[in-house]
Amino acid sequence: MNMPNEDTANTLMQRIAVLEQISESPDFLCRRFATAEHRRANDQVAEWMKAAGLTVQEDQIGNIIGRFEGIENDAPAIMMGSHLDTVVKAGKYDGMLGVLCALAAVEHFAKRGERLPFALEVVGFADEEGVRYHSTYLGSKAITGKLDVAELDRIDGEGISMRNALIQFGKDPEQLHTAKRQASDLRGFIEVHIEQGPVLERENLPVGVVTSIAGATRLAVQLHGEAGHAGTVPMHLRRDTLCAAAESICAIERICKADPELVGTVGRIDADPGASNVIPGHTTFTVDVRSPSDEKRLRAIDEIKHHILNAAASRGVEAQIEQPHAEPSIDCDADISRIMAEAVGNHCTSVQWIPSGAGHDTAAMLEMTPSGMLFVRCKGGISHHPDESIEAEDGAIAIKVLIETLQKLAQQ
Ligand code: HGY
Ligand code: MN
Ligand code: MN
Repeated sequence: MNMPNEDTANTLMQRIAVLEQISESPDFLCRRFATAEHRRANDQVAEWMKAAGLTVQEDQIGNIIGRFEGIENDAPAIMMGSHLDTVVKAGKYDGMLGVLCALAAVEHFAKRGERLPFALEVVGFADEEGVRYHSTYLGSKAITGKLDVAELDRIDGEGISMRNALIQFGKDPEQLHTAKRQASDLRGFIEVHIEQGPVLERENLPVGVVTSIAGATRLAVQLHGEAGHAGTVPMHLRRDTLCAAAESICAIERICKADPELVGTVGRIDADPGASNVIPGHTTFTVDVRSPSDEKRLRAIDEIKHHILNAAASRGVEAQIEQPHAEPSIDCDADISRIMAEAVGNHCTSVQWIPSGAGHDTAAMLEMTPSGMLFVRCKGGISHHPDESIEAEDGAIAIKVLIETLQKLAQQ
């Protein structure tokens, strides 16, 4: 049986290029949850799924799901996939590679009419990055039933609630619960994803197996002080929120630099009113802290909250700290990972096991079903950046590993 070949790799890269064009901006790739671009991306992936002979449905959070039945109809499925949303000024592989490798693996069986003892499903998750509503894994959490309906009240930067965004996207928020799958519907979940790090390139390996996914906490900080004239308000009478934020941000960097197992990032800051001759009366900023050690992450978050409150209080500024996201670090399923490693061994001189510093839908899916991840080498480890890139051959190897993993699972 001929395995994926150059054609497969070319099709993969062509499809990546098609999805790269579906963006909110003509100048860079950005595709957020429940936008017109999300709709276009879902429709395009649905078209490829149908052409491959999969039945397609879109659930009430906006996940697009293609299904290829097993030997028996309605058998539990091995689900594979990743997310179709992106960050701002994104790379074109983060998320999309996993959806399209999964589709290529199912196409391999569908083209031959080769049915397995389980169904195969391909999922394009609606939102993993959390760019629009700052809470992540909306798609995978809807499937596992862990999505809190209170999330529907979140407001985006344009003042649109998640509830209204879903209605505009053609969904019924009151039916959100119907996106939940039963644990018995699935036998497992596998996600292919770019490594977003330097290990595979350094080891000169095309793919590697993920051991665990780091825990992450996100904070949304609001500082309320007093706007004023930059020229007339004496320094000791100011309630300057941007200075309070600046002191906090330096503390965050200091705390996270002190421990190699911690990373901390302030990715966004907004000062209002944002004029050079006005003291900022209102400042908001985000905090993202990750660690393989939950204890270290939680301790760092406590320290960071303490510093923010102190930096605010010492300036007569009021601080509001929200925590829209917190996930513990989690190990990938040992059995699925072992089977994937056997397949990796057919294509690599050695099997590299890699912990993930980045978050992935696999972390959410592990709440419901045995799940594992395959990393693909990416140039310079660059990600969340337009220069994100992979070699087509490495993509083809990832597809081969997926196919061989499914064949091994079918023999179990
Ligand atoms: O932020 C992350 O780790 C992932 O890219 N959502
Ligand atoms: Mn990402
Ligand atoms: Mn991703």
